[in-house]
Amino acid sequence: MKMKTFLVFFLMLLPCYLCRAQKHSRNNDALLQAPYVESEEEMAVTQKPGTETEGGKEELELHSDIWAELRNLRDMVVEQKVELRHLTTRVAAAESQVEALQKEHIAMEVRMVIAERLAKELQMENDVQATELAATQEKLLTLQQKLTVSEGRVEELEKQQEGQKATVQELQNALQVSKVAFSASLLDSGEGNTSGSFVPLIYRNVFTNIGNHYNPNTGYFTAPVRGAYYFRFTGHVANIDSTMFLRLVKNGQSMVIIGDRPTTSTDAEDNASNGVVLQLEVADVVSVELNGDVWDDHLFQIYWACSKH
Ligand SMILES: [Ca+2]
Ligand SMILES: [Ca+2]
Repeated sequence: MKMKTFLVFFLMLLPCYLCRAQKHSRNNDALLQAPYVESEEEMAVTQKPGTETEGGKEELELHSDIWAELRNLRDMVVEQKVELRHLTTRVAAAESQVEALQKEHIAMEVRMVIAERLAKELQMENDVQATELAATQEKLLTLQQKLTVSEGRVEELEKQQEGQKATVQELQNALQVSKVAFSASLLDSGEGNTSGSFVPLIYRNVFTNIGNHYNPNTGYFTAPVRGAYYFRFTGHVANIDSTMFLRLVKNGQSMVIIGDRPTTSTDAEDNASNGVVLQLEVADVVSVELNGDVWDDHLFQIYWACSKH
């Protein structure tokens, strides 16, 4: 900008200077040939006193102005040269930076290409792993389904096993309770006549009571399981005036009976006996009821017995 201003100003001053130089042709050569720019003091010293004219004074002033402008122009040129050197240095530095940036840019592009290649390879590897993972998940799902089926089968087998255990236990219990047999006579000790009117006989002298299903305190037998039971019972009469009537009762109903009437002979003692097989259900109750008299001692025992088949 300063250079442009200088050139414009110089071109404006140059015609004026040439015009004035033609007007004062005698001194022009000296002015143009001046080796350096003189100051006003130097010019005043070199000017001889008394030789000044009015035209010469104007010429000197013009000469002085021109050279002052030239000095200014020279100084501006020098400044422009300095500034130009600075600009050249800055441009060179900028060019170096640009070159460095270009190199860095190229290096970045190379790194980017490498990174893109690595990313592509990683993507391919990831795709392979994803495929393998999907296959593994499918296998795992299949295994889980098989495991679920197996667990269902195991659970079913466990239930079956539990059922079998329960059945075995039930059979064992049934086998245990199926062992039923008892035999008992009327009196614990001593001898004597027992009388009653359709009352259960309580056989207190227990010979055998397998399963403990006969109650010697009540005279009742309670069937533990369903089955066929064989009962036997006897009666003995020791007095000619006695009447004996015994009946085997199931759930309050007479099944079989025995009896003896009074006699007038000297044959006072008589025996009676009976037996029966009954189909009993669980909790059926059986007893022997007496109506009359029976005799019992350690020899002529009034007994009843039962065994299950
Ligand atoms: Ca008789
Ligand atoms: Ca007799």
